[in-house]
Amino acid sequence: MRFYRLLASTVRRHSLAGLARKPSQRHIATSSSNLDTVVAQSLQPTVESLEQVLEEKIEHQRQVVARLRSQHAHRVIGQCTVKQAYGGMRGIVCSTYETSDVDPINGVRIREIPIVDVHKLLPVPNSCDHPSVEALLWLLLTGDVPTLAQVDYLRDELLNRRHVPSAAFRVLDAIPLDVHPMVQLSIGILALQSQSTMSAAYARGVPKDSLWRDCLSDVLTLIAQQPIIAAYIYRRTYRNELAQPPSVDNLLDDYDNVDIAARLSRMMGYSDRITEDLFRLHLTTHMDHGGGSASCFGVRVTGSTLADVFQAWSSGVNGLAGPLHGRANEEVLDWLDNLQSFLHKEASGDVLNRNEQKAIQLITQFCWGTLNARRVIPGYGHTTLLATDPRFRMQREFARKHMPHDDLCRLASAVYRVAPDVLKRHGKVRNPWPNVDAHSGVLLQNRGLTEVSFHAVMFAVSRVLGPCSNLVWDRALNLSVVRPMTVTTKWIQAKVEGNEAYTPPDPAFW
Ligand code: CMX
Repeated sequence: MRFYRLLASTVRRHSLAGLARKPSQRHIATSSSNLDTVVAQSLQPTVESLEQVLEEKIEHQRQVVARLRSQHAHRVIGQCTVKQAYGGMRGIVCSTYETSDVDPINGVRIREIPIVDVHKLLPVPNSCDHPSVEALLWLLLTGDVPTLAQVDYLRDELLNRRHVPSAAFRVLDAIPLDVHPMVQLSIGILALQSQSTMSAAYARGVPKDSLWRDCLSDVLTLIAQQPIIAAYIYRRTYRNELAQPPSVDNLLDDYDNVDIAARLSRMMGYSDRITEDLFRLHLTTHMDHGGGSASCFGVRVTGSTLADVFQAWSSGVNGLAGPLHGRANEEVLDWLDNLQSFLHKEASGDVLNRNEQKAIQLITQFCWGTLNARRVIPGYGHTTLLATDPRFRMQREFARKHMPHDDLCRLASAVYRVAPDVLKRHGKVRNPWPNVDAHSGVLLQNRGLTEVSFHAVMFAVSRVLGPCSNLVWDRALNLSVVRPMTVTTKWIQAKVEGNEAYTPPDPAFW
């Protein structure tokens, strides 16, 4: 069943350079010649498989990388200061990552297309405002905006892989319900590992540079099954529905004719269009953020040892689970909750509505209270961004359209007016602006998803897409085991303060 509608004349196979330059073409989509092109394409009887498409691209990219490695092996592309060595290696150019990078002002760029434009260029399901996960996944893997036929192809491919081994449900059932959902997810992902074709291929002796096909297969299986694991965790943890049929059957067999976002939403028990579109927005904005973020880097490092995709992604999930990363959305809601109680205590009733000036003054006071207690204001600041995260803006637009009177959305907006200024005056923070986590939980909560400890799982269902797509390319380009050199503080002292005992390492060795 074909259920995508055309939003843009650019929903064709384009070169990325052309796409990045002409995002506004979306708005001239209705000319009949463009429509004819797409209709003709969507009627194509067969689509080249994802593996075939990738094969061609990988061959080309291998030649590019081989040339760079042989002709420019010793060209310096980055360096490291003492500040960076102690400061989370921020800003050091030391590795590659194919699927995305981050512009400090315009935010994440998927295959060099800013996230805002990605949402304008990709095909969207009928009657929706946001693209499907399937379309985004095609872009991440291949670098091309997919045709409608390619999106349908990928949707079918994922549907065919959705049968979760029953042992995985048994593993989940053994976990106590008070274990954090992110830990449950990490365990659930590992419980899928028995299906890994990459591990089997390695055991058969498939050479390292040919493992990308099996890696791709594992990635597709993981992406097909993770939403089912996530929905299952949600239902057993918060809805008291245990593993016994019929709930498992429902999770597995319903909703074949919709995209991943709608399926996840319905499996979790939310079947209205706004929630489905919110899930679409959520899943297509949290999916990647350059290779250095903890969730992406974790996947890359673990995967570089030729651990399979399930093991690599479990590492990513554990990195994402930290309160300074993906779990910040949970922290934001707790913080807003405390702020709401504070406002009620200090000025009863809806002070934000009644006396805005007083509300702003109290929010300012609350922000300072947080900082003076040496806590962070969650949802604000970023390791790489220097402006308001465009994903935060996209979420605000969604809120304005679908939930203009929501109290928490209004409170989040009021905080946006106050917190950057307070953080600037505090003087420590490099970037005082909100990141994606400042708003995501507020939207989910409005749709009834009030179980805040689950929100990071929603992040994970999205974040799997980028780093695992990149992992296919790591294998295709036959990248080495990740092993940056580390040094001791004594070593740094010797290097920068001068010391006879210092022996510089010989770069030629590497
Ligand atoms: N509130 C208070 N202090 C903050 C702050 C915030 N929102 N953001 C940064 N700071 C502090 C840092 O803790 C650091 O203090 P120390 O020197 O005492 O360690 C100082 O300001 C400088 O930090 P920075 O260079 O501006 O930021 P970092 O790159 O070190 O950290 C981040 C980035 C995201 C961890 C930090 O901004 C933060 O903790 N924000 C709140 C948590 C959050 O929203 N995380 C989600 C990020 C997005 C994601 O990954 O999902």
